[in-house]
Amino acid sequence: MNESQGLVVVANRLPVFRVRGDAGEEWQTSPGGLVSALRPILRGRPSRWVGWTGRADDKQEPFEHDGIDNCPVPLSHDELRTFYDGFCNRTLWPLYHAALRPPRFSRRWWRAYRAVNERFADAAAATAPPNSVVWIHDYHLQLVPDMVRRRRPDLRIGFFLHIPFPPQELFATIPWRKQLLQGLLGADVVGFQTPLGGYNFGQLSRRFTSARRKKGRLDYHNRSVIARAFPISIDVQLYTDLAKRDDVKRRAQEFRRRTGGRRIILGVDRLDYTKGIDSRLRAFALLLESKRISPADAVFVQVAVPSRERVAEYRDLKAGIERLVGEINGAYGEIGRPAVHYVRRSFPADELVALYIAADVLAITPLRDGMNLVAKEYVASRVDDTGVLVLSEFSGAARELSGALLVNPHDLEGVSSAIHSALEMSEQDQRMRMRKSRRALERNTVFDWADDFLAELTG
Ligand code: ADQ
Repeated sequence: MNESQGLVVVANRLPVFRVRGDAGEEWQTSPGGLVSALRPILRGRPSRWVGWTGRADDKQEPFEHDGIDNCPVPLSHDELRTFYDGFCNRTLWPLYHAALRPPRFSRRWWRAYRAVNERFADAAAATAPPNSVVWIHDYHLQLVPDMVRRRRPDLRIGFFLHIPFPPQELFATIPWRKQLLQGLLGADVVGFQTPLGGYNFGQLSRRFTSARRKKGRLDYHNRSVIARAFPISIDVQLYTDLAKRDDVKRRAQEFRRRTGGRRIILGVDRLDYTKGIDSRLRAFALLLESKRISPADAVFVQVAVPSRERVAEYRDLKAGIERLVGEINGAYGEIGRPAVHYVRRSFPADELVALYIAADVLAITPLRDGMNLVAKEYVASRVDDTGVLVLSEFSGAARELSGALLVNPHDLEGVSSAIHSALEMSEQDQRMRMRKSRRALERNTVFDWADDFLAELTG
C-alpha cells in the first residue's frame, strides 16, 4: 500500500471512548490491539475511522483524536436493543460460536441490522477518498462490503471476521444466509482467524450464491474474491517491555505474597459463555476433590470483565459463575485463605502483565473462540520462558501456540489432568514449551497481521 492511498477503517466502535476529565468529558484511546496495530498505518496517510461512539442517540460531529479522524455513526436506543443486543449478540454471536446458546431469529432484529449496516456504508462511502482502501471489521457489519461496493465501485474493500465462521450446517439455518454471504462477497478480500473459516465460507458461497471456485479464489459477479485466514495477534513488544519493568515485577511479587505464596492458576476473560469459565472452575474443583492438589498449595485467580449485561444469557452466566465460586470456596476455603479469588472488573495492561508473570499456569478454556488474545499476551509476558499455558483446542490460538497443553474444555477430567500436569511440569519442560510458543508468536505480531491483510488487499 503506498503512502498516498487513503485508508478507511469501519468497525462497530470508534477507537476512542469518553472519560470525565477536569475540563468535562474528553476522548481517550481505547485499549486493544486493533487500535495500536492500525494507528501507525492510519497516521501516515489520508485516513478515517468510521464507527459508533458508544452512546445512544449521540449527535457527535466528526473529530480528530490522537492523529486519527473519527466519523461517528449514530445508533438509537431502540437500535441498541434490536441491532446490537438482538441480531448481533443474540443471533449471530451464539450461532457463530457453535450455537452454545440457542440463536434467536427475529425479522425485526434483521431489519434493524440491515438499516444500521446501510448507515455505516453511507458514512464510509461519503468519507472515503477516491480509489482508497476500506477495511471493514467483524460480525456487526457483514452487509457493509456489498453496500459500499454499490455506492463506490472505485474502492478496494476488505473485511475481517474476528469471531469463528460457523460450520456449514449451522450457518445454513439462518433465514438470511444468502444476504449475509452476498454482503461479505462484496469485499475483495474476506479474512478469517483460521483456514476452516475460509473453507466454510467458500463452500457456503458456492451453495447459496452464484460464486464459483476459480484458481483458489471465488469468482463472483465477474470479480475475484480472496477468502483465507489471517490469524490476528498482539503487540508482542509492548507485553515483553511491560514484563521487564521493575514496578510490574514488584507488583507480581505482591500478588504472590497476597495469595499466600501458593501456586497460582489464572483465568482472564470477558464474562462470556463462550469462554468456558465454569468448565475450568469445575476442573479445578475436581482436582481439589480428588486431593491431587491441596488448597494449601494452589489457588485459582479468575479475573472477568463484565460484558453485555443487558442480555439475559449474560446475567445468568454471571450469577452461575458467582454461585460456583461460592460453592468451591465454601467446600475448600479456609478463613483468610479462599480456594478461588474472583475479581469482576477490568484491569489496566500493566496489572494484567503483573498477574501473567505471577501465574504458574494460565487456563484458557473457551468452548469456541476466534483467536483468544489473552493466551498470546501470557506467552509474550513470560520473558524468562517459564509458566505453562493450558489452552482449549477450540480457540484459534491453539493452531499457533504449539507449546501449550491443549485440552477439550468439555472434558472436565482432561482439563483437570492438564492443569495438574502443568503444575507438576519440570522447569526444563516449561522452558522448552514456552520457547516454542514464543517463537511462533514472534513470527506473527499484530503488525504482521495488518501488513499481511493490507498487502493482499492492495497488492
Ligand atoms: P474477545 O472475545 O473480546 O475478542 P480476546 O481475544 O480474549 O476476546 O480479547 C480480550 C482482550 O480483552 C484481551 O486483550 C485482554 O487483555 C482483554 N481483557 C480480558 N479480560 C480483561 C480484564 N479483566 N481486564 C482488562 N482487560 C481484559 C474477539 C474474539 C476473539 C479474538 C479477538 C480479536 O472473540 O476470539 O481473539 O476478538 O480478534
